[in-house]
Amino acid sequence: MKALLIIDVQNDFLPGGSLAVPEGDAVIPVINSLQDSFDLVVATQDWHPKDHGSFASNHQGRKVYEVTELNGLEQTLWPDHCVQATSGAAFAAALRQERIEAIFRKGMDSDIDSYSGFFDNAHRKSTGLAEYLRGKRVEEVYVTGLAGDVCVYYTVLDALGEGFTTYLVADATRAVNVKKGDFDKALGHMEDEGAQLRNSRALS
Ligand code: VGL
Ligand code: ZN
Repeated sequence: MKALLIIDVQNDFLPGGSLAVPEGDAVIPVINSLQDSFDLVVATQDWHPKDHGSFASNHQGRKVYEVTELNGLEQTLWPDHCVQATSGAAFAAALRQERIEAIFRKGMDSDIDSYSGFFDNAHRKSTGLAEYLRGKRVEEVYVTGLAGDVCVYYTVLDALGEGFTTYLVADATRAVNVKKGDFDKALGHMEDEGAQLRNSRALS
């Protein structure tokens, strides 16, 4: 079984959103047209409480995009984003949602961030995604969505770690590149770890 994973295609990550990914909206038509080529479509949603420790606004004297420590882990401080039940946290209106069979939410614990769709950043708690996919007899996952150098990147690494044959759909992601070159570095690392790059044209 092949699953399409749609990572965090939410309003706050689109142009005009609070943590906008450049050209983030360009992934939507690509992901929409891919969905019918898959046995299973699953989505993740970044879903933070207002007091989340990844928000610069919750750290006195700290600025957005600074790196600090959060409970012993390195933490980039982000603008407030994807606050639970706000419009910024909603899926992009243009994203086809009728084929999404399950939604895995992450980042609900204020004390730890959760980039990957599979685990929190300390790898302490599973979201249940790996178990769900195995229960559906999925062996191959195709990862799409936002952001290519943050949540997509960590999802790809964890998918490999969980033993899935893992593809990154290159034209179905865009990166934030807080630092210039972040996505190129992430790409190199994903490939080194065994991820395979595919273009959507080769898939549908
Ligand atoms: C993400 C930064 C903070 C993402 C989520 O979905 O890539 N990036 N939270
Ligand atoms: Zn987040």
